[in-house]
Amino acid sequence: MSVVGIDVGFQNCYIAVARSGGIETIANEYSDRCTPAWVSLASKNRTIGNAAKGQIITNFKNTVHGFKKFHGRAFDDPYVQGEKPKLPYSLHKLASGNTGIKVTPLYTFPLCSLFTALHFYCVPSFFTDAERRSVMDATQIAGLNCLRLINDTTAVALAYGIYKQDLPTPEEKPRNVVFVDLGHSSFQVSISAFNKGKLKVLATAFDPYLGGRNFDEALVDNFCEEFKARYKLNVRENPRAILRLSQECEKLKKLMSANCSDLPINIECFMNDIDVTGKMNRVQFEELCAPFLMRVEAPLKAVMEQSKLSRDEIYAVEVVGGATRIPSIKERISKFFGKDVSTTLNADEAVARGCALQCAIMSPAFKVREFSITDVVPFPITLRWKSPTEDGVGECEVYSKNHAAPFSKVITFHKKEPFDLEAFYSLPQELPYPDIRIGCFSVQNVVPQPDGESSKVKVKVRVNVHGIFSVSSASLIEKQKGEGEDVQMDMEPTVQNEGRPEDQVREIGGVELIYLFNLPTKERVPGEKQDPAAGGSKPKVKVKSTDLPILANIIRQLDRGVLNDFVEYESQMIVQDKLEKERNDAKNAVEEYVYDLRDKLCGIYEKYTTEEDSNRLTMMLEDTENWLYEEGEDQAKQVYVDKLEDLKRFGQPIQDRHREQEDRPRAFEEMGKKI
Ligand code: ATP
Ligand code: K
Ligand code: MG
Repeated sequence: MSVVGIDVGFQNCYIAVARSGGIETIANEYSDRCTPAWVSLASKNRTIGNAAKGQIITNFKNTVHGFKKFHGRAFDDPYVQGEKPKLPYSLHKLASGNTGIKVTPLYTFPLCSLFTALHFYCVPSFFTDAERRSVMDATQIAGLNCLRLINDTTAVALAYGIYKQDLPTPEEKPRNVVFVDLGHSSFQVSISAFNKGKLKVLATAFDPYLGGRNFDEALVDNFCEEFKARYKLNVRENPRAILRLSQECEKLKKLMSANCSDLPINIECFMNDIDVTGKMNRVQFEELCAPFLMRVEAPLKAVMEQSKLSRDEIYAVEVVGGATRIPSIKERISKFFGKDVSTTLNADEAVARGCALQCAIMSPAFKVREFSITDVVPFPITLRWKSPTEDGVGECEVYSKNHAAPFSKVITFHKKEPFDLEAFYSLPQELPYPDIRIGCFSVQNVVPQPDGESSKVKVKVRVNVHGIFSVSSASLIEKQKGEGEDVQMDMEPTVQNEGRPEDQVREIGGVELIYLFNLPTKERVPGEKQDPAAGGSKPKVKVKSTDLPILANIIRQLDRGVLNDFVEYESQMIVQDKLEKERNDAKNAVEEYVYDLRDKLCGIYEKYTTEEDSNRLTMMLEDTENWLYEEGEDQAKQVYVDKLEDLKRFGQPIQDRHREQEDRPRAFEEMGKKI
């Protein structure tokens, strides 16, 4: 079994593997550690990364990129609608209301193609439930066992902390480090507090729509206008020209990070056979991008305010993500914190490496230093309850902003009938999209006590390791006859010392209250769990607890039947990709044989064949070459295998004669030495 960390970026994917020697970022078939987040679907197979990027011209509509933020998003979402006109491929509304990508012949999740082709996964810290669930679905479709969906900046924090030998002891004041990740599509900032063996995320902030692509787009806009004025070209009307211009502008942007002087942009045969040129320098670039540069400060401010730390309590500011290489971005960050930014982490690979580390820690197959991570809930979550006839509609914020996660809580209700719990995000203005709903959870089979009184219903809610909220279980508590009055039932025996004061019991609007325990299950000492009725000074009360079914209706979740269809479809695609590869290999083998033998017939094989045989074979080779371009272009694998056999029947004897001659003197030489 191998454990792998995957960073699927908006633009670039990195994969890191845990090996006994440590974490290693792995290279793809082009010996490149970075794989572009592109997938191209053809009638028989699909390609990913650079190979897919290469298909953009020939297979325009089925070549997909920039799809990361469509996961779990409603089709009607303003972001999706805003992106739509910029894309060469088309988007569709799925039955769930989510965004699907239309490729022939099927709607698919391109992300899973990437998962399969490559193999812990990370997501932006601002991803909501629907987005996280969608990514989990994609890992499942790809047949991967996702151990933990980790936030990008948390993965980076782990990659930073685990190798540090000089972290403060648990009793000492923690070391606070800011992590900044500016990628292609988004800007994330977090602050983590480190002590030996652990990190606690204190706060996160983001601008989900600020990234390197904004800078590219500003350049594209600039040159579109310039080319219109100078060459009378309407570039906006030609999607391919826009794609080429974007690529050139990105290159120019990167060059400007290293140079202040005027730099050229030249594109030959850009449109209507016209060559275009332009230039720009860093000062002009910064002016052009001023509106984006101004947005860098807000998340930095927000994260500091939430953490309640002062600037001199910040030990270091670590930056990662490709777009932090823009000098004025670094300057702004450094000016804000009043210290130089550190670039000690690998800007491109830190996220993937952090994921792989987390994975290795969780996997029994690896011996890695224990390092515990407490992350945060990025958006506060509220639960609203109502039942058909009973009063007592109410609501309560179950997870406040930056609440520790993973974390479970138990809520006790007094109910005589089934009831619904609606979960939603409390602060719409903080979400990256307008829909605040998470899901509705119906607690079923609730009945009154035999004496007609309300029953106690304990509901457990949870934000799990993936950062996903759910109402995970519910149980009806019955007092057994003849037992003592009340009841310490609300007090769970497993209350963890971890629980902070605000997690202690609280009374909300008639419903009794919440509590419980922090999850890091590892910290629970085995055997500590006690029977509630046993020990302590609590009165001995016998209770009977019956599990209640919960019917969950998760917003925009892919129907489970449809999910299974995707799983099936994906496994067919994998087989198909494999067959297609074998078929292509067989075809290439024929082609190579043709070229190789033809060369040798007029070279080293010349004296091992008659002129007549040689001419006949050369004719055969030429026929085969023509065939490969015509009806032999697209044949089943076996056809190529047979073809190769045919050729070898004639070619092999010549090759054998040649080898025999070559080997003979050599054999003699060797014998000579022995004698
Ligand atoms: P996201 O994290 O938003 O999903 P990502 O992880 O794919 O995206 P990264 O790989 O971190 O993004 O960064 C890619 C961005 O960094 C691109 O916009 C790229 O142009 C930009 N970039 C890379 N190198 C430089 C450079 N030297 N100067 C300026 N920008 C750069
Ligand atoms: K990346
Ligand atoms: Mg990234």
